[in-house]
Amino acid sequence: DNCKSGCRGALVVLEGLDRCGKTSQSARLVKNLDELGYPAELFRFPDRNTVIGQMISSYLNSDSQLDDRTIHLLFSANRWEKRSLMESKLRNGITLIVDRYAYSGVAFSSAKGLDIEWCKAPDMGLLAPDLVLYLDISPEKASERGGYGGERYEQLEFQKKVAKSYEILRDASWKIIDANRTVEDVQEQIRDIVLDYVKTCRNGKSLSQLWL
Ligand code: 2DT
Repeated sequence: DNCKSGCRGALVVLEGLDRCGKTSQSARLVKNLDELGYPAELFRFPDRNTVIGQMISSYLNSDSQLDDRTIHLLFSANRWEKRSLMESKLRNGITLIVDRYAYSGVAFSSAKGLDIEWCKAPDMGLLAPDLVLYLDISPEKASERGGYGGERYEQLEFQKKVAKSYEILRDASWKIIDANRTVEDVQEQIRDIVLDYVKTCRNGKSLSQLWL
C-alpha cells in the first residue's frame, strides 16, 4: 500500500430517478473497488436504520403524513447524523459510495414546488462529493422496469418533475451515465471513471463542503 498521510478515500455519489439502477450499481462498484485493492464502503440515503430514518421510512410508506418542509429537513438531518462517521472513514482511506445524497433532497423537494435555494440551505456544510454520477434514464423507461414498489414518490408524473429538477441542479462536473444499457456495460464505465477519482483523492485532494 503506497497510501501516505493525507491520502484519503473518495466521496462518490450516485444519483438518478427511481429504478435507474443506482442501488445495484453502488453495490457492484464497492465490490469492484475492494477487489482492486481500494477499500470502499456503501452508504445510502435515506439511511432508514436511525430514529430519523425510521420517521422517513414511515413517511415514504405513507404510514405517516408530514408537511413538505418538515420531511425535507428530516432527510437533511439524516445526512448530518452520518457526517462525522463519513469524514473519519474518508480520512482513514476508505472510499464511500453513496446511493443518493443532498441532490436527491433538493430534486425531490423542489419537484413538489419548494424553492430550490430553501431546499439547499440545510445541507450547506455537509461533505461535498468528489464525484457525482448521474444514472440517466427517461422517466417512462424507468417506470417500465419491473414496476415501482409503491412508495410515495414512485409515480410517473412525479418522476418527470424530479427529472426536471435534476436538470436544473446538475453542473458540468457531473458525469452523466447512460443507464439504458446492460448492467455490465454501465458497471464497467462507472468503475473506470471512479478509479481515476479514487487515485486523485489518494494523492491528497482536500475535502470540501456543500455547496461550493
Ligand atoms: P430510496 O428508494 O433510494 O430508498 O429513496 N429522497 C431521498 C428525498 O426525497 N430526499 C432525500 O434527501 C433523499 C436522500 C428519493 C427513497 C425516496 O426518498 C427520496 C426516493
